Amino acid sequence: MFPRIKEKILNKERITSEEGLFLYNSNNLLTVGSLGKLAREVKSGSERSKWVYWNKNLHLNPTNVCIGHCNFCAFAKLPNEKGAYTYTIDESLEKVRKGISGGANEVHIVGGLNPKAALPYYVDLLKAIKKNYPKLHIKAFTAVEIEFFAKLTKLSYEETLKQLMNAGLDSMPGGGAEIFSKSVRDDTCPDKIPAEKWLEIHGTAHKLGLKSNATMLCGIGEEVEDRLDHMIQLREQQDKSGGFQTFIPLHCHYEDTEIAGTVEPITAFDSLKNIAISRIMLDNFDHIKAYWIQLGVGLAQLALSFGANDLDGTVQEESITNAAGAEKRGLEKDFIQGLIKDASYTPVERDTVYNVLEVSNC
Ligand code: V47
Repeated sequence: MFPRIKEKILNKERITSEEGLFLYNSNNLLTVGSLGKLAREVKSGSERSKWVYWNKNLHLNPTNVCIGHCNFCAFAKLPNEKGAYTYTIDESLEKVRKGISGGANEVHIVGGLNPKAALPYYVDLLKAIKKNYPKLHIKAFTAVEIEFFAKLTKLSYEETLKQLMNAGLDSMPGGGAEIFSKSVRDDTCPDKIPAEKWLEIHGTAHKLGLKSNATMLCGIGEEVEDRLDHMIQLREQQDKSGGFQTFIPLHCHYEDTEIAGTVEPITAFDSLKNIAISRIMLDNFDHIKAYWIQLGVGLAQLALSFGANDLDGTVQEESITNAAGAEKRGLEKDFIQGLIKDASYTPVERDTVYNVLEVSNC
């Protein structure tokens, strides 16, 4: 089936879920990877086929208090648990101030589902950030948080998003998607909104003119069929609403999580397949991100030859995967550009919505 899939990629024909399953079931990783790389070249066109995007960004997690129970999460705390925190607006502003001293132009804001941090808290936070840093792009809130804010304030998703946009929301990140399959959600994150709502909220955001991303969290007990179903649901949503920019296959970390020891841990082999197969399946997504925080810089660099064309950013400080044992540092511009160049690609600094800021000479 490899030649047939190659032919379809070259002819820009859509790959079926059966063909995707064949790729997942193959142990011929390098051939799967070469098809991912081919799909990336066909998608980006010759001039940009060597481009790898990165940006200068910082993360802000205003609260870790969360009433959801996800067994893969090491970040969340119950309201009165030791270590639970909710920043004041000033504390968040101080985090942003420190983060942008390295030149960041994007702040990625997500937090727990904290009944005491509802829509007015976030409206005030976004307004304060925009007032102090008008040029900073605010990429904030997963669809799960949007649903939570809407429910607490009894507003529609559209109205909730509009209030946040009026306060300064510029785009949405792709978190909270996990694995769309109901049985995996029931086992791992039973309180989280179902796939249909996650997709509906992104569709609403796209209608309002916001760009967003989409993730898939692997290594939580899902089957490869679940990953394909996840990608196909995203592909269908993208056909309808068109606002997704980037797909990010996430790689579960297990330290201090309830799920540790109950599932087969995700492997490097799996993660590289996720990159390649998502590039092949998601023909209507422009970008595939190798999130170095979770993959580690080595695997993220390798993923560039498997179909990924984005490394995320410098990420000054990250808490969600760090809590579960992932990379605990930010990257410097030179380091990130070096990773890309060593892999024979051209580093391209972008803003959040893929405007090109600088194409680095090799
Ligand atoms: O939604 C939670 C995941 C996500 C763990 O849009 C875990 O550009 C691994 O969505 N091990 C948040 N993953 C991160 C995220 C993201 C990251 C980078 C860029 C973008 C973007 C989005 O992290 C959560 C959840 O799926 N997660 N716990 C864990 N133990």
